[in-house]
Amino acid sequence: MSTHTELLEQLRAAVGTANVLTDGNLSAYEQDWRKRERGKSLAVVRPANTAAVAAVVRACAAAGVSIVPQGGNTGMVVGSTPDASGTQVVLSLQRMNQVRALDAANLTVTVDAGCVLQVIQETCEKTGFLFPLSMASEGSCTIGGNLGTNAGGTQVVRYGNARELCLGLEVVTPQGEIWDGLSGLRKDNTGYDLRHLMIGSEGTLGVITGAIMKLYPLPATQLTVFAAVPSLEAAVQLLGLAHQHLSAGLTGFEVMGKFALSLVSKHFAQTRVPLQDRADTPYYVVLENSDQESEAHARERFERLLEVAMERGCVLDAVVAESINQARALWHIRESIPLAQAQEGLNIKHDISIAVSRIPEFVLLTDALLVQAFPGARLVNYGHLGDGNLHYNVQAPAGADAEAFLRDDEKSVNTIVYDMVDRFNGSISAEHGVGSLKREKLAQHKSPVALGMMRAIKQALDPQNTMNPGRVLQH
Ligand code: FAD
Ligand code: 2HG
Ligand code: ZN
Repeated sequence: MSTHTELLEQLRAAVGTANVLTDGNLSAYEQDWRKRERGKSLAVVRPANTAAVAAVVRACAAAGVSIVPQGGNTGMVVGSTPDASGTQVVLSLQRMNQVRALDAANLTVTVDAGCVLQVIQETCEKTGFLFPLSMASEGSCTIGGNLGTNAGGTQVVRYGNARELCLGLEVVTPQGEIWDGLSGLRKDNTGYDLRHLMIGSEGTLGVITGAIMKLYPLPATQLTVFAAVPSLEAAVQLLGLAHQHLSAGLTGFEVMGKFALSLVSKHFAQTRVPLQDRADTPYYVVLENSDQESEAHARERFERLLEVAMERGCVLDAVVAESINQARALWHIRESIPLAQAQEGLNIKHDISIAVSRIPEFVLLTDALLVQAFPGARLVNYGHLGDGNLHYNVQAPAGADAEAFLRDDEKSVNTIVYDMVDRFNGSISAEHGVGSLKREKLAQHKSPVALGMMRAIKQALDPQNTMNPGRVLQH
């Protein structure tokens, strides 16, 4: 019997025959969300509990077969799909989808890694709590993937990234041991923080099987505005005013370039995008305030902020949501941009971060270089300005063959953008991670000392290199 046949038998014994998929259409597991790469797995394995994950990992380790942990497969950097060799096992956490416990006094929720983000949000909301991690993929991404990538999203300005929301993990190591770190403690200085090592490691150091996450009281008031601004400088100025006037009440601050919004109008005709006809507004902002104040008090401060912003010329016009449904509709516009971009065709993404104060200068210089080097290339610029994180994306010229544009020009486009990111002391991946798509770029842009420490950690924890090999680092 070949090693692979033997392994498949062991996997069937661990998770049941129906949960070892080898035939049929496996594209949901083998094709990445952006359609950048299509892989081929040896099998897709779907364990239902932590012990079964450990059994799968042990069997694969013994056979020297590598594992690709996968949650909702919504990642942006080709990290959760197998390579084309047909020799990797995709370990899908989707069946591990239970909310294990909610501790109201400790303000924590304990969940299986395969819990869909929106399910966690909704479960907590029903009990009167806010789980603030939020992003457009929340209907299908999982908390394991969120922690694996240290996802950001639209509430980071107030609540932080997935990392800041996590108080403990349960992890299966590359050798198949189970580490129970679900302490839920807010203070614990007993040596290296393994939780933080695992968060953002993109499945290269172990499989997250459970997590304990922070909760907050549900906000009493939520106010949202969609504002037209005369420039990116004005958007940064508005952000400063919002911090001043709203303090911790500022929970969301997103910027959107006019072209990015035009893609939403083009591909989702039913989504009404306000204030689009103004010729003097290259950028728009969605700003959210939520806190425990009474509606009247919060609204007074919010309106004062808009008044001052208009007086200073950093807001030209604004639509304030009058109901929860209107607020949702305004957020929906922002959240539709990645989907609209995907409809428009293959594209080049740059998920970058730079000091907020320097973003306008960065965009001015980089826009100019790109437009000169690639006439007609369309710049799709939007993102989490409150966190200094732009999705500075590039779409092929209108009518051009997008596949050919990526094949011929992606490298040069990336060089222009990432060299500028270096000049501004920024990061080439703010929230999506590295995967295999940015692995080479990481090697070029991260310091050799940092890369050396990262390699040492990988070597110490996964000497066999079976945990998502070729992601983040080249072995
Ligand atoms: P997957 O795509 O399945 O996996 C992502 C990575 O995590 C892979 O390397 C995988 O191996 C690893 N992984 C998955 N599960 C585990 C596990 N249990 N243990 C260890 N490693 C694991 N990202 C943001 O940060 N902010 C956004 O605002 C945002 N918006 C998005 C909007 C859209 C429309 C889409 C499609 C994506 C968006 N993303 C965003 C990217 C993506 O949703 C996030 O990266 C998300 O955290 C991935 O979760 P997932 O369950 O789909 O993980
Ligand atoms: C978002 O903020 C996501 O909408 C996706 O991080 C960004 O598609 C992108 O470039
Ligand atoms: Zn984002």
